[in-house]
This record gives sequence, C-alpha cells and structure tokens, in this order.
Amino acid sequence: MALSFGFGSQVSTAAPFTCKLTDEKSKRLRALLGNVKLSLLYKASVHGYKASAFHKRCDRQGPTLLVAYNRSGYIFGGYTSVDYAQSGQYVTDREAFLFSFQGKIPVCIKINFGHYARLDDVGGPNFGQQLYFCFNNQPVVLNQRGNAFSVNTVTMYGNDTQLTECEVYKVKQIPQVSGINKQWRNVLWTANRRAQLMALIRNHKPLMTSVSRVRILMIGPVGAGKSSFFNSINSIFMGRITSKAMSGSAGTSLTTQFRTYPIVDHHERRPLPFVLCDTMGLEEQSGAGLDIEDISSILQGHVPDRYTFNPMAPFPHKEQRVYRPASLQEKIHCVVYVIDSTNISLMSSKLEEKLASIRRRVNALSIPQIVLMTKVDEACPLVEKDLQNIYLSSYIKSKVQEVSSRLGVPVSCVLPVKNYSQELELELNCDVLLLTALQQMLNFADDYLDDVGRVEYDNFL
Ligand SMILES: Nc1nc2c(ncn2[C@@H]2O[C@H](COP(=O)(O)OP(=O)(O)OP(=O)(O)O)[C@@H](O)[C@H]2O)c(=O)[nH]1
Ligand SMILES: [Mg+2]
Repeated sequence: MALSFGFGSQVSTAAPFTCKLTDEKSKRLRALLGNVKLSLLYKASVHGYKASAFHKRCDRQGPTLLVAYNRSGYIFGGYTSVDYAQSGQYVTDREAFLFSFQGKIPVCIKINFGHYARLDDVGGPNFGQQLYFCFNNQPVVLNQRGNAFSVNTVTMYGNDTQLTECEVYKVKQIPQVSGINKQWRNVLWTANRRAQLMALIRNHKPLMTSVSRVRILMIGPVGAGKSSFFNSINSIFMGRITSKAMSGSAGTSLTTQFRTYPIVDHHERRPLPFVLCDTMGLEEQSGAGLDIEDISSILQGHVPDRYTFNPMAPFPHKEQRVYRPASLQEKIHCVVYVIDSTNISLMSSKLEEKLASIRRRVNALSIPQIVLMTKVDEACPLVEKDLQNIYLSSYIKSKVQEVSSRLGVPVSCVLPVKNYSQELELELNCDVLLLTALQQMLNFADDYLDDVGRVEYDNFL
C-alpha cells in the first residue's frame, strides 16, 4: 500500500519514505513555480544513485524539481518543465533554471538564451550538459564548463562535489480556484490605465510654483538598474526603446558622472515635470563607488550635471559656489534606492551599513524615500513568463518584505519593476509597472514640497 506523508499540504510522498526538504524550503521553492504541489518521486539515499534507478521513477512524469544536498550543507538543484524520457535528444526548455539556497532564499539562475536545457540521455539528471547530478552513478555533482547556465560553483555548492542526498519531485500545477492566489497589490494591466498614468504624469504640477520640475535621485549598488530605469521611462515617453544613458555590466560602475536627465514627452513636445538624476553605483569598500559625502552634496543641490565622481575625493565643497545656497528647484525632492531583486540576499553587511548611513542623511533632510526593486523577471520564473504574475508571486512578495526589512523602508514604499533591458519594442505590462512607480515618486516629491511649504508658512507667521 502506498503511504502518503510529507510536510505541509503541498508536499507529498507516494511511497513510504520521507522528504528531506523542509516545509519552509519547499514553500520557498514552490513560490518560484506558481501554485504547485510537489510529490517525491526519487530519493537517491533510498533508491540508489544509479541513473537507471532515477529514470525508473522520474521518466515521463512531466515537470520535475531536483533538490540536492552536499556534505557542506548546501541545498541546490534545478527545475525542468520537460519530461525525462531517455530520448537521446537535446531539450529546449526556456523555463529551466538552477537554484541554490542562500540562507532562507533560493537564488535562481535562469537558463541563458539560445542554449539547450539538457541532453535527455540515459545518464543521471543533467542541466545544460553542464551540471551533472549523481554523475557516473555516484553521489557526486560535476560541473563541466559550459554556457547554458552562469554557474558559480562556490556560491552554488561551496565547491563541495560530494552529495549526501538527491531528491526529485514531480511538480504539479494546482488548478486555480478563485481567491487562492490573490493579488497582493492591485494593478490594472490595460492600455487605458497606461494612458491614464501617462496623462497624470504629464499634467502633474509640483505643489510649489518655485519648482517647475521635481528632482528624483537614484542611488544604488553597481549594476542595479539605475540608468536602465531612466532609459525605460525615457523610452515610454519617446514611444520607442531608447538608451541615452549608458547601461550594462562591468565590475565597477558604468556610470561615472552625475547626470540630471529631463525627459521630453514626444507627443506634446514639451519637458515633463520631473528630472531623473543618475549616479555612480555604490560599492561596499570605502574609497570605491559613489561616496556618501557626494550624496549629501547632491541632496542639497550643489552638484552640477555631468560632474565626474572621484571616489577618492568627494565633491569639492569649498572651491565652488557653495556660498550661494541652492534653490529649492536644485535640491532633491525624492530619493529612490534602486536594488536588484536577484541580489538582495547576497547584499553584504558593509553595503547594507553604507545604505543605512545614506538613509540617516536623507532622513535628516526629511526627503521621502522609495525602493525600486528591479529585475523581477530574472528573480522569478513565473514573472519572467508573464509580468502580470508579479503580484501573484509569493516569491516576489518575500523579496519585497526582505528588502523592506534590510533597508528599513516600509513595505508599501517598495516598488518592484522590470526595466527595459533586451526588448526592441515597448510592452504594455512593463510600462504600467514603471509608470506606477514613477507616479508614486511624483506623489512623494509633492509630500516633501508640501512639508517645505508648511515650514516656510510657519516661519512667515
Ligand atoms: N532582466 C533585467 N535586466 C535589467 C533590469 N534592469 C537593468 N537590467 C540590466 O542590468 C544591467 C545593469 O543595468 P544598469 O542600468 O547599467 O545599472 P546601473 O545601476 O546604472 O549600474 P552602474 O551605473 O554600473 O552603477 C544592464 O545589463 C541592464 O540591461 C531589469 O529590470 N531586468
Ligand atoms: Mg548606471
């Protein structure tokens, strides 16, 4: 008789053996896959590490999730949405991914574009013919150099190839019952909503007449997507993909100058009522990346457009026109922390401390703050498949909560977005999210101006 027991309601075993996967970890993995149930098919410590034992239980079972454990305590594995069948064919599977738990969070590594997800052969499970589990019928994992997945074996499994367990779960979608996966934020994904948001932004009038355009400052680690956010907003209002600000990846910040970007609405051919200020990326070491003193100077409106940052020497206060106090128009009215959602768990304590001291300075000036959580498409396969899943994804929700607690910003001030990165055309869902975030920034800037206005009024009295 087949016994069924396991952890929680969404993990079950169809045989009398227990899952090593804890309820908590199972929940985190399921959050990557949508509303699914996991059933244990194969457990190497019980069935043996032989490829034939694996195929006997896992062939023709539909989508599967492999979870391996090594001697050093790492928990890692991969997902494939295509059946194992020993067909000898290369399998294309855009949904395939690898993962590794970093603390409580499974960090995902998507399959690189244009690569096969695996070779469906008679051997043990492999991902991209690159990462082989139970290699050679032994309790080992083998990483063959390959390009299908950008694997770092140190972060993924501490370079310890000795497996202590390898389990494969069948992944079964639970039919949607209305209300089960409730959206945790409401968004209208319609062209009307996009038009409405664009009109609200176009017609926005800053609360104080002395300010014609609110200044929004973007701060964040190297490669988080600061310049891409400007490019994305510029693209929406230009009606085509643009890449005015240099973006891409390098070891250190690609952006080396302070840039203040006004944006022109191509329909009405007039500047929009905000300026996006782009900065150099933050780095954890002192003397590298954007300096905290530079941020103070920017906040107070002293740093000119195109100023080239020098991490070794902060902005030269004394030699320039600091004697002329900056006008309200030149100051920053809203600060946006741009954080990469795929990197939150990996953020070092030094960088977290740097962000905390920046926050103290911004707080001291009473400037409202928002967190823009980028790369949601890379963080969650469900969202990559369809951006409309963003507020159905419990994984993204957990990331929002994590960034909120690490930065000390309320959850309601964390706005997940997907910037334009590889697209050649604008996309409605992307626009709706980006415009919603921008509109919130304008509202926050108004709160600041309202506050300043009140202080001026009180002083006048
Ligand atoms: N998939 C995806 N890629 C993104 C997203 N945002 C940015 N990127 C990519 O991430 C990389 C870094 O983006 P940038 O905009 O240059 O980042 P930055 O914060 O300006 O970086 P520095 O100026 O170097 O500090 C680029 O290759 C972008 O295409 C996003 O939301 N999704
Ligand atoms: Mg940049």
